[in-house]
Amino acid sequence: MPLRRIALVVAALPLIATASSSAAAQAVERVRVNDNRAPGGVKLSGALAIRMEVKLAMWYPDGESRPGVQIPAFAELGTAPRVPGPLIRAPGGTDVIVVLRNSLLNQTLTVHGLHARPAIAPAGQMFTDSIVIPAGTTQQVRFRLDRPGTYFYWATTNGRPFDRRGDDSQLNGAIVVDEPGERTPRDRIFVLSMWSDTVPVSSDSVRHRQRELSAINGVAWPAPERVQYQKGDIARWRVINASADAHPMHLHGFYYRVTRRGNGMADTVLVPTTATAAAAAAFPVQHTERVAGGGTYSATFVTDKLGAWLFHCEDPAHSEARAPLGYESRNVTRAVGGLATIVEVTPADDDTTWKLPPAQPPYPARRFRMLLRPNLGSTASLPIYGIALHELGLETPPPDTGQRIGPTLVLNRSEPVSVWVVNQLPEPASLTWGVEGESIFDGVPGVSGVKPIPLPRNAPQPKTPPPPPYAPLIAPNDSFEVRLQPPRVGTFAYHAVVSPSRQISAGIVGAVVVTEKNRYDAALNIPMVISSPSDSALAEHALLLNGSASPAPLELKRGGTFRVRAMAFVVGRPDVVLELRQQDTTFAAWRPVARDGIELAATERVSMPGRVSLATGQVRDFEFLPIRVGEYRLEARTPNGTVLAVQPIRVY
Ligand SMILES: [Cu+2]
Repeated sequence: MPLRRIALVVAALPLIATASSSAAAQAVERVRVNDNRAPGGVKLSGALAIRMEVKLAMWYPDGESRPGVQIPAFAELGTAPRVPGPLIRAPGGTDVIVVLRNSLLNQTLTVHGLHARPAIAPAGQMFTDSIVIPAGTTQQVRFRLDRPGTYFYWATTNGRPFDRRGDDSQLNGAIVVDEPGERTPRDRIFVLSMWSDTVPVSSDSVRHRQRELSAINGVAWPAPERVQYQKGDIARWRVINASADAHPMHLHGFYYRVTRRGNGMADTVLVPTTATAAAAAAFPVQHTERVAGGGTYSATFVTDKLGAWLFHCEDPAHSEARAPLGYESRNVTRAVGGLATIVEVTPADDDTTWKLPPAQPPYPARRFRMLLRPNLGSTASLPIYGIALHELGLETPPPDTGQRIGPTLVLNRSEPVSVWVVNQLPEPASLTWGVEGESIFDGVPGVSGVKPIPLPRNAPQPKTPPPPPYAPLIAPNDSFEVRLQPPRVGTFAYHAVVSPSRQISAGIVGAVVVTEKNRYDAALNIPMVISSPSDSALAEHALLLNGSASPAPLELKRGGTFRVRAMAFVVGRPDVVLELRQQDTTFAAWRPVARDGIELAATERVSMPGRVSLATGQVRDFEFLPIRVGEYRLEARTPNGTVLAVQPIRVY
């Protein structure tokens, strides 16, 4: 164990106790996880009254039997402390009375967000969003909730602005204002939070944290809850990022429509709640929403596919399996952890068709083999992995490229393919594909797949046991056959699901391009996969473009229309800016054409300076028509402008 890690564990020890070993732990109450389904408070002559306190409690974010930590938490008076805090929910036009007691010893509480919506100061007064409550005292606030939307309140014991990492980082609660007169809709509210080392992180630095716990509604995956739907249900979600870090939230299996975006103070309607389904369909859909620290969004989608689907932060720094309480561990082989949950879609009650045996699709005519293997120079501490893609019957496997990237997988729309994933890595692996398909091929080991129905006891039992219904963790030297039949053209990505920060950085990532039959022209397409180097010292000031820190120049023939298919799979950087510049360093123009694999509407395809901000998991397509011969550059930069990688382009 390195020295600095020992120091950190020792420093953290007074805070940590297992469920049974500490007398102090038994002296304080246990936190109850709040799934935000039951609002707090009572109706009192037209107003919503809620009596709360903040007190120390033991929080078990990884599950009741794992280690816990003592933190201050909100509680509704007379009930267990909760993470997140009690849900304040009322229809527009409701007065809310909050009585809040600070039961902490010697710690002053500064509480934000318990104020009117819209947040407008009374005439002649300054707007204040915070109240200060000294230890041992109680305050009462009264405010009016008028504007429907998703908001939140939060409190701090250090008086600092929105810096949600320390022990007070779970002092968060949702505020939801429904449409006046509306019955409480069947929606789900997800509060994202973090608890981590207090390391200052600027947008230009990627400081690695030793302890980083990320949670949804107070639990880190795989502590249970699954979000349950029946096939065909309409999911309505409200996501509140009560942490200070940005999170690119990726939903597997479905495209969703973002209907509102907000910041805790205001919530902007993007798709009117009164819009008919046909009118709403005109608004764009996506699979990844980057939600800023303190940001909120609402989303809706139809749960039209059976199975278990991951909803998670795509940044591996926040959604990779870790030891309990977010401690770093090299021995955890679970694929996913932290800021993740599972959406489980089961057959509708009135659906009888699903009990029929599934039609056995014919073996696809087009078959690939993907060989995951260590590349030359790979070591245990600095792995370099590659992928040999081999179309059976057509090619022999290409040689080791030495780059940390897999080849672009080009598929035809609607054409079924078989991909044998052969794992020759020294560690278990699994891939996810980005294209819509069956749950089991989504690749989250032990999770992705449709739960089988048990055969009746008196039914004839099969002679050979059926294959396991869930995606496997592919052991070294084992393999797994994936079947894909992409329903739409577009740009997608395949990447490692297991230990993603190590495996993606090592090279288990690549583009998937789906076109109409055999319409892909490699000379006119520029897949651009942005990833992080494995070497953490290098990762502080460099990125990889298509697996290389210094890619060879691209040669483009003038007169063509080139399609840049850009995607980011970086670790610990909330945003990467991709820029297309000319020789004189001014921006070259490009035209956005697709987002997350969905073609844009004509109104969005407007020529603009070549610059886009990408969060991990986001995919953006642009068309570039170079009108003059010369040098161009695709540059990956930090939001502050520091260049991290350059792809030279020569137009001849
Ligand atoms: Cu995140």
